[in-house]
Amino acid sequence: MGSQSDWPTMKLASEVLDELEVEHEARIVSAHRTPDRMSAFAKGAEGEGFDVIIAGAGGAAHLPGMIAAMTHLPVLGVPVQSKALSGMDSLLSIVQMPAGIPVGTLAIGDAGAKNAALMAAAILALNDEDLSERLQDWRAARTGDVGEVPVD
Ligand code: RP5
Repeated sequence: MGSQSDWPTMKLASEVLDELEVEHEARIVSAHRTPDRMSAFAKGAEGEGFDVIIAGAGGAAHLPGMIAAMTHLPVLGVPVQSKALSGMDSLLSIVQMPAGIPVGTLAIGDAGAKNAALMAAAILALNDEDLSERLQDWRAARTGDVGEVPVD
């Protein structure tokens, strides 16, 4: 993520990954404030053993796109909800990538963070039957949580 201030949102992705028992790390890597750290991370991610990157940022959210420019690992972008423009700035900064440099862009805010984790897990599950089962169980449990009638 681009900042400590993104953590309340990105923590939700981390929690879903914990629930699915997907090994992961959370790091602060800013495209603007720590560009050298971002570059080193993006270029070294595959060598460090990462398979998928979830990049969350808000405002002028260049982090996902810049990381995608420097790795061929799948990059999922989470537009963090900004105070000034409610995350529309984040969304548009992340989603409008030029052809050839893809970022899989999720929804603004909490839903995007959770879904990024589920999408990352689904990618990893293509080559991991146990994870595929855990993911299907997780999804089935959420379906089971939906009541048929509203309660007061
Ligand atoms: C972006 O700027 C970060 O991803 C964050 O969402 C936003 C604001 O960062 P802070 O000023 O709170 O550190 O780079």
